[in-house]
Amino acid sequence: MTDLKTRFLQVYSVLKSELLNDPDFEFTDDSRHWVERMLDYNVLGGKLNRGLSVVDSYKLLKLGKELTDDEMFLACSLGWCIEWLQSYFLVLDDIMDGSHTRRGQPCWFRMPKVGMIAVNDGLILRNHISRILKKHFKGKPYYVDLLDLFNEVEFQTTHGQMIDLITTLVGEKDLSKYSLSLHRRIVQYKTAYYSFYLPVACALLMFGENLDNHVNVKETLLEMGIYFQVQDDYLDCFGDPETIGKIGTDIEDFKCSWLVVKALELCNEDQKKTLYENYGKDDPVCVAKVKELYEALKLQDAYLEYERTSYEKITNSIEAHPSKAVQAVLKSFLEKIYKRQE
Ligand code: DMA
Ligand code: MG
Ligand code: MG
Ligand code: MG
Repeated sequence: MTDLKTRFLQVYSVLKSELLNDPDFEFTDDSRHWVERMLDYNVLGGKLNRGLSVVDSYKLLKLGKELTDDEMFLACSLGWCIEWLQSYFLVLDDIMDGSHTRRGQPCWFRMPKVGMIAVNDGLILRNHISRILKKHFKGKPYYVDLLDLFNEVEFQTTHGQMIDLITTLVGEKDLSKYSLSLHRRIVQYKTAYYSFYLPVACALLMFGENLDNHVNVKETLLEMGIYFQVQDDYLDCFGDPETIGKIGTDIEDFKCSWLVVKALELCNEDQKKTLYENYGKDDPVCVAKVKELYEALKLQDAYLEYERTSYEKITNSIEAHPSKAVQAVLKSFLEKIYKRQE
């Protein structure tokens, strides 16, 4: 494990212990134990990319100058706020998507005795963010902007989730409305803001920047976020469940995935019929037929081509940024996700 990751995990223990001893709630042993288990189960176990990138970005903004202990703690705390936010979204996303596994273990709501208590656990995870920000950032000149940022990003994400979900409503299942532009709209909102813009925006605020002056940075990060979700869509079908830690459900769920949009673009009338008949059915035979069709259409090749052009576009957009420090932040992000398998 890298030093940074060790340090980052130490901050998790501090934050967790503060939350479990929050004087504004009279914890009993049972309730404290529930929250602790819920946190360890849901907040840990991911790649921590989003959280760690707050620290990375802040370091790059400081042009490699050593962080003070205080700065390190604060940057890690902001990173953890994003990890908490991600856990909150995932706990609820897995219920709504009817998923089975996450990060190599059963989804939280599938655990014995958890079930729909997971909904409230999700809300607790969200509330923890406000508690952490209040405890460590209240009084900072950028506190209000930080709260506003988390609220805005939550607004964007929940609305992205909403369109992701309502496009799959039973009774209205209609592949003809699935297009690249609808897909882009969904993934920009549900994934790109919180996964890519948020970590950098946190680092910028902590660095004393005004986010209104970084609209171009946001544009580039949103492009990366869209690329990242296309990868997620691809891995849902073609990834190794052992490596990605989850079993895909996009075909069963009638999701407006990049793969189905691409398939619709490439298929002939016969293949289109197969797709219409089998997409969105919770039946392994139908799922297998869809996957077979994806193979026949050589979607893997289409995906490699998408990766290549998308990488090129993002690289060009990064190089157009006037600040070398900002370029470094963006490049380090892109390198982390390019050609990812997990
Ligand atoms: C992810 O969408 C979006 C959020 C906000 C969790 P998804 O359902 O494709 O994610 P996953 O494949 O991880 O379930
Ligand atoms: Mg999901
Ligand atoms: Mg989902
Ligand atoms: Mg997915």
